Amino acid sequence: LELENELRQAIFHQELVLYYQPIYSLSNLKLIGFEALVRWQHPERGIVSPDNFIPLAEETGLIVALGQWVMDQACQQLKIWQDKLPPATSLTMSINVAGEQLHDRNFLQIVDRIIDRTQVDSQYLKFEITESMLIEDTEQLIEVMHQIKNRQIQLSLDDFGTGYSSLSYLPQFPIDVLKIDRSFVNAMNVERQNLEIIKTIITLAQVLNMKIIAEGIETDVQATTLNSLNVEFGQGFLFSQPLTAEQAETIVIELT
Ligand code: G
Ligand code: G
Ligand code: MN
Ligand code: NA
Repeated sequence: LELENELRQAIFHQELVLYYQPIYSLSNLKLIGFEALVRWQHPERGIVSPDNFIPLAEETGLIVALGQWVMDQACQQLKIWQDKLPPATSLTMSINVAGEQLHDRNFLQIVDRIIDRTQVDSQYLKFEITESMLIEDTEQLIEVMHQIKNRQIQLSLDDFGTGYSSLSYLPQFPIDVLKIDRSFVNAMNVERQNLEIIKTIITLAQVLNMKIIAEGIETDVQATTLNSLNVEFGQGFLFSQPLTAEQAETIVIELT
């Protein structure tokens, strides 16, 4: 309960901060965008990882306010960067959206207000939802997803391969990008079978007309192998850790 109260305070007292992990095109190593990742700068505990407070935020419903703050902050930041870049340069911002947010009946109104207020170009936004969210309230979810798509925002399926969704259900969701979970990328070089699993995911994405981002790329061999398998995009410690806004801006400027 104490942590819950602290987190509630944190949202309103500017203790949350976004880091940005770069995402690259694997074929030419060009920066294509960032994933926004929240951290909590706790006055005594220091930087707290989202793994240690997102689950609590989800349980207590605080995730709705937290998610709204994240979206607002990420859109403000993208707008700042877009304004520094030549008009034709596309730079995307991926934002993790929790199930409780999508099920909140004010969600679309909140999204519209943020886009309106920040004046961000919404076609460069990507909302990341997790595979486990596809199991509940499917019809309502599909409707919200279409409403998101109506706003030109892209949808990514995060942590793919870990969420036990039924593959036969996948085609009904308007998903643009499939993110291969880092556990598969990590296991890739260990056993032949793991490579076959990745290949199967890639084929699935191609059949469904989805682009692919591989997460958790840590070695050259992984990057090269994924590129040779036609995986378009990648992120991971090989390229970069999540960066502060200031650090991220230095690589944004290199695009100009
Ligand atoms: O940033 P890090 O890799 O430590 O993230 C750990 C987990 O927290 C990941 O599963 C990531 O998706 C999740 N996460 C990070 N930022 C956000 C956020 O803004 N909203 C939600 N819902 N999850 C986030
Ligand atoms: O679930 P989601 O994809 O949103 O999680 C992103 C998380 O993955 C963040 O906590 C980020 O710090 C972490 N991450 C990013 N790149 C790597 C990597 O190359 N290796 C590992 N182990 N974690 C990574
Ligand atoms: Mn993610
Ligand atoms: Na993930």
